[in-house]
This record gives sequence, C-alpha cells and structure tokens, in this order.
Amino acid sequence: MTPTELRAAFARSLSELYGTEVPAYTTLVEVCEEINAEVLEREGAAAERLGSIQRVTAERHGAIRVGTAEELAQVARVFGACGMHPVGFYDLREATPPVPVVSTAFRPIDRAELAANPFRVFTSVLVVDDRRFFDERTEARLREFLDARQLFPAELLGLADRAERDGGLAEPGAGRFLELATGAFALSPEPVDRAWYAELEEISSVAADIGGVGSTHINHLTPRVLDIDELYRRMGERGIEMIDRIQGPPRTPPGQPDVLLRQTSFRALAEPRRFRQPDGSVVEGELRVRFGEVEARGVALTAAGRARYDADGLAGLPTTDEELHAADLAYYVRDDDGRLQPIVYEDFLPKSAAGIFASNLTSEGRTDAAQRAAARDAGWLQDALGGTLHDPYALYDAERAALGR
Ligand code: OOG
Ligand code: NI
Repeated sequence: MTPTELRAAFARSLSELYGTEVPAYTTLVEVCEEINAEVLEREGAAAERLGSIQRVTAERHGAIRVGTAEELAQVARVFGACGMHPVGFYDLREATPPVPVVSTAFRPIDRAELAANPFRVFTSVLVVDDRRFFDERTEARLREFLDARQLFPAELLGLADRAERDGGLAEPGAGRFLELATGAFALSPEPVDRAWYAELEEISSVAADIGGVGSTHINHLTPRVLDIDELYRRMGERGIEMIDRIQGPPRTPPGQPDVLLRQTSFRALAEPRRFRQPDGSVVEGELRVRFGEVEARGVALTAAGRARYDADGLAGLPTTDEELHAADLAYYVRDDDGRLQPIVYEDFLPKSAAGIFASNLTSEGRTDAAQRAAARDAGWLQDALGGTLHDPYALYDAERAALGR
C-alpha cells in the first residue's frame, strides 16, 4: 500500500471505530451524505467547484491531543507513513477561555494527494511548563505521569518508519500498521485515576483529557458537508443538540464565493469510563470529552485577504471570484476555458478551534495571568517534530504557481 492508500484506509478505519464508539457520529455522516447528494442534484457541476464529490464524501478531519514533544514526534512518524505532514502553528493559550496547548495539523500537502484523500488531523500538545496553568509541583507530576506512558507500541513506530523508508508497506505489514494505528486512538478501557483527573480538571478539562489518562484517543472526527446551515437544522430536527452557532464566516448570499472554513459541532456525550478511586477500588462512571463536528470549506485566502477577514470579517472582502483574484486576496487558478477555479482552504482557524474547544469544556478552568508563559512558537514545534513544519501560505503560493495563474 502506498502512503496515499494507507491514508485513505486509515481514515476509513478510524471512521468505523468512531462510529461504534460515538453513535451520533454515524447519524452526522448520514445526514452529510444526504445533504451532499441533494446539493449535487440541485447544483450539478457547481457543487464540485471545491472538490469532487468523491473527495468530499470521503473527507474527514480528526483531532488528537498529546502530552509531550516526544509523543508529538511519534505521532509525526505514524502520520508521516500516511503522507500527512505538519502544517501551521496554532496557539490556543491565547484563546478565550485559554487552553494550555499549541497545535498543528497533519495533512497531505500536494494537490494530487489532497484530491486523492485529504485526511487531516488537528494535533495539540500540552504546554506543561506554562505557569499560568501549572505550578511547579503540578508540572513535575505531569511530567512524571506522561514520561511513564507509551502511547504508541514500538511495533507501530517500526512499521511507520519502514513505510516512510520504503514509500509504503506490503502485506501483512500494511494491515498490521492500520490495526495498530487505529487501536492507538481508540478509547482505552484502563481505569482513570479519579483524584488526579479531578485535580487537573480544575485547571483545565483539556489538560485532564491529555495528562489525566494513560492513553490518547480520537477526540472528534469531522465529515465535510456542502450546506452546513441545512445540516445544522436537520441535526436539530433529529434531536441532536448542537452548539449554539456555526463557527467561522457567516453564510454568503447566493453566487458569492464561500471563503475559509465554517464548522459546528454537537456537544460531547457522556461516555462510560472506569475510574480508580482513592481507596484503590474500580468503579463505573462517565466523562464528556468526545464530540462530533462538521465542516464546510471555501476558497483559501492569501495573507492579505486573511488580514482583511481578521480585521473586518466578510465585509472586508469583495464579493466575486474575479475581484478576489484581481486584488490577490484569495487563491485561484484558471482552467483551460479561462474560468477561475478556487484553491480550497485546507487548514484550520484558530478562533473557530478555540470555539470548538470551548463549547466542550466542562468549566472555564483556572489560570493565573500574572505568572510567566512558556515560550512556544513555530520554531519550537519544528524542533519537537524533528522535520519541516510547513507554512500554509507557502503551500498555497506554490500550488498556484505550479498551476500557472
Ligand atoms: C481540537 C479543536 C480544534 C477544529 O476543527 O478547529 C478542531 C480539539 O478539540 O482537540 O478540531
Ligand atoms: Ni475539528
């Protein structure tokens, strides 16, 4: 199996797993497919302006959270085997409410790979030494806990490295890789230490989800829909409680291009989990950390377009493809007939990500703004990854240049 095939199979296998773990996810996927078929029927070729229906139907993004730079480097090896590379740096510590993580997204980076299967995973790493969240003693205990766990079996990492070296995996290695990679993101039946989890949860529920359990898990898996407003309505009709809004730019009037990314989610559901009590006994309980999200994608904005969007929202941007292109505010290429084809936005939005995190926090947590922040930037992330951290704008520029403006 080539990295492309491994990625497509990995996305399918995680989707199957998540459907058994979180049944509302299956409903979400069904409603997306229903709506996508309707939009295709209604709009014909225009419905595929931002990707073929095959791409959109298979398209998923996931989110995972890890605790240390070492764990992040291991994740990079597993995703690297699937042709998924780290793109972008997001600092969620500056969000409202602040979340003690910095993040990147692993995804394919060239056009053919994105068209074949664009599976991407938003990946966050805990900032254990940020004093605004964790005092010295909590940091030390977190480090001890995180250093003692092994998220990814050695066999999986070995297969990942082999795939990277050989440009893919033969059977039975490929099947084994997929089984182990999927298993690494399943919800673990291991009991959670109640007291430790509760202590971290007072500081941040994301910190508890990362550093309070001995394993990682897929935190949500997101299908892509062609009409997110309609999806929002229909999920409500089916009795699934959605967060109170769609994140990102508002709906554009008919004929006006969609830009960037719009997302919404249903609230995290109570899932049965086992807990180890302070007296050593193990009891059944529940946690609400995993949810379902849906996204709609539009044209990628250039840095100048994005600056305008960040300052003034959609009011800061012209309303046609031709104007966006002429002012170099969004990325387009011309097809053989001279028509403008949008380059799809393949990344995430920090404000929306913060909204997605926030909508699923059990409390605002506790921070002390007077304490010192830990230094984290794209350079730190690149060092932790031990390989190139791609800049999204450089990728869009290169794609446009390769296709000729
Ligand atoms: C990640 C939240 C961000 C998105 O789509 O913006 C995200 C998380 O909850 O770990 O997935
Ligand atoms: Ni997401």
